[in-house]
Amino acid sequence: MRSTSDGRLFGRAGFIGVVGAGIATLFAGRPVQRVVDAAASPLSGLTNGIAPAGGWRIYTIAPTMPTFERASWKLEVDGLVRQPYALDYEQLRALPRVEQVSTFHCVTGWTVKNVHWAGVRVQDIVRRAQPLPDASALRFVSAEIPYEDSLSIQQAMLPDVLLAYEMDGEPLPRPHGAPLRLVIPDMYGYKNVKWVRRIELTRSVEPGYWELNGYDTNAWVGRSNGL
Ligand SMILES: Nc1nc2c(c(=O)[nH]1)N[C@H]1C(S)=C(S)[C@@H](COP(=O)(O)O)O[C@H]1N2
Ligand SMILES: [Mo]
Repeated sequence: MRSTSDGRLFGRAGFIGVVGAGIATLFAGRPVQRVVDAAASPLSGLTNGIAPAGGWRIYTIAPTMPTFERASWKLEVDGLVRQPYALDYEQLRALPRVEQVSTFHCVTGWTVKNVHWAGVRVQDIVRRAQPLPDASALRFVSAEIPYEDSLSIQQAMLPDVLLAYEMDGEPLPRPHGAPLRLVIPDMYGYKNVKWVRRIELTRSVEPGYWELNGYDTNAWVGRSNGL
């Protein structure tokens, strides 16, 4: 088993590692149980989720979900950076891959335990762009207009903050944000932007879609205004 690139283990989110031989064994013992606790939402938009298997609710804000076309898809990284760039899907998949198991919490009260994500660390994506000194936040823009959300650079650099392209061993399904979604396990679901197509480095954190509707920008699970 190859060790993780930085040997790091971290708390609630489980472990993260560069994929090598033996990963399947390591995950073999993980619990598969998932818990659903659907609570009434104070904001009607959040209650409209479709309920698929596994405890997830699928949330959208637009009438149709974005489609993923492998040949033309791009992730753009721009804004206050020395080196703006774009990645196509093959280039994205060629970046160092990390896996982690973490619990997903929607602010309305449902939780999905032990979600197995694979993707790239946001910190790797950011470093490659060489942020300018006045960049202090990242804006994650969805192809589902006008959904977006922002993180401070410090939040985005946490090692378990990923752009995930696989969920539970499969390419990220369209309802969950194909081909790429943000995963920040320590924050509520609304920060976990689906269908991410652009990351803009900005001067300050800008309120995201649900934050404009009253939820906290610093959406720490258990330490923000959700429940
Ligand atoms: N583009 C987009 N991303 C989004 C949302 C959305 O409506 N549109 N909803 C957010 C909320 S409130 C939650 S709880 C999660 C739900 O993830 P799921 O739809 O994969 O279950 O997605 C988040 N990311
Ligand atoms: Mo949510």
